[in-house]
Amino acid sequence: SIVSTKYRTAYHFQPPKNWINDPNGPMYYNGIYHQFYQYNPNGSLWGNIVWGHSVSTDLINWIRLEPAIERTTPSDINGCWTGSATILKGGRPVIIYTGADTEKRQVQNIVFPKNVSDPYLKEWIKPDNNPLIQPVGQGLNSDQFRDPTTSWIGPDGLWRIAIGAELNGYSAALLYKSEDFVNWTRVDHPLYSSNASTMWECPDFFAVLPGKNSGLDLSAAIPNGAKHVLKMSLDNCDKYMVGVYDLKSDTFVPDTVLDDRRLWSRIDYGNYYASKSFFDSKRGRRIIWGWTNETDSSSDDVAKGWAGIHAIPRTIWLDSNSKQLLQWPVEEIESLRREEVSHQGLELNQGDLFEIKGIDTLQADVEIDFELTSIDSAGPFDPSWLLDIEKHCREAGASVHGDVGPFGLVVLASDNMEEHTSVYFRVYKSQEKYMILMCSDLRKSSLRPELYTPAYGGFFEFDLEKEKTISLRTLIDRSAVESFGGGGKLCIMARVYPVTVINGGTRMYAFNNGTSTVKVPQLKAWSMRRAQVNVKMG
Ligand code: DQQ
Repeated sequence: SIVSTKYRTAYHFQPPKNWINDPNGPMYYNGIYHQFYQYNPNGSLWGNIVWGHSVSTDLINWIRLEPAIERTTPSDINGCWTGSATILKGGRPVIIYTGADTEKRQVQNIVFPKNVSDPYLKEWIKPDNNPLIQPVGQGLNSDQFRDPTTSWIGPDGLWRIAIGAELNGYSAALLYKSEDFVNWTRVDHPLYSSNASTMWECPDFFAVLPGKNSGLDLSAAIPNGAKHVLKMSLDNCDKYMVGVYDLKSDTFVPDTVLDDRRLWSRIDYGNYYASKSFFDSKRGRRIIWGWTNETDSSSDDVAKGWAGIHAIPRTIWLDSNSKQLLQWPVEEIESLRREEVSHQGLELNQGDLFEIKGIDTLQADVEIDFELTSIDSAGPFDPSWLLDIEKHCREAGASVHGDVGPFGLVVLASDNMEEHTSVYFRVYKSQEKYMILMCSDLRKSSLRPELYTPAYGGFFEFDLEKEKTISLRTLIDRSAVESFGGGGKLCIMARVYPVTVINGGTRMYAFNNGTSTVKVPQLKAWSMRRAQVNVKMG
């Protein structure tokens, strides 16, 4: 049907059809990037999960291969679930993943490439000694025990791996050790655990430094100034803690522990889950991939014949304050840019809508810098908003007047604005600093029924002395709107299904609805070419 073709993304990762979820085992090996993913070969709802497999030389154009791991043995017959790749010392890659066994217990299995000189590593072999790790031992629950991380070597030369689990009813990243990568024993304490939440899915553990090209291999010596990050997936979003990896106690020690998990930092404040990162040894950066689900109905997904995409791979690094992560689309994405429009020195007064013309508004990359003229009129920040930012977005969108913002972008808008998605900022004063609210408001995104259309939002700090402008970058891709605020301090991924996309002809605007004028020293926008994502050339 017409629906299925128009909402399909042109440069966000997805297979030709069927359901996908979590990114699995991303790695760079011998000149090739590998992306695996949770995949249902039989339909567009979750089930029958195997590992789909695609390869690329640029992270943008992908060649689709046959599934790499299928449900063939007693230890994965009910599902080949999430896992990670590790490059062993001799350079050989391996994958450890969760299998749902004959009893639907969650166990950890290993696979090896059949032929390391096959550039695509098409075939993966399951040794007879699977499962390697079983859900047995103190405090464990056999159906809450999954999603092993990439392995790393500790100071004693032994391999370590962390596994997401429920431990005595709470959440933990369990720690296992091995000398030979085959025999694993549970360490008597977890890498980290928390009684602020239940089971964490898809833990990710990695080291970071400030700077885009300062990615670290988790097994390498930890340089001065490095921090460790533990990412966990829960409450429909990916949260993280920055801290240190204490080698003596072999534990992760967060810099700050917040009892209320609503306050934990997020990788993305929108529709983004089960992310996994890897060290890209080609470019010396760390890259993170996340899954973005559909927000239409299951019957829509059945009608479309596909569901799920991956967000654009993002370079991820540590802010110079060592407190938060920054993310930016990998620069390879810029190779898809074609027509460019640019405007300098715009001024947006209250109520102004500046139409961005001359590009393909369905497939675009937009970068805008906003400069504030009178920050004094910024309203006071209320920390209680942090407990429910989406609620604050809904209220701030309509009823809070007389301050700085909202200003931002309106995308995928119909001629009469009946349908539109807005991505915007508002500025609040908080003692010595400013807090910026960033929202991606989907409430008017479509006239179609049965869609999930929240107003996503998050806050980030803004240092007026250091930063003159607040930047917004948004990647528009038919049913995907992926935004980066403050140079990558805050990301919001979203899915929208405007009727206007089917009919063609959507509009895009920069806008300001705040009372105080904002300047736009620079606005650039590009049409984006269609990438070759898992489809034949032509
Ligand atoms: N998806 C996988 C699990 C994981 C969950 C199953 C997270 O391994 O915990 O498809 O989305």
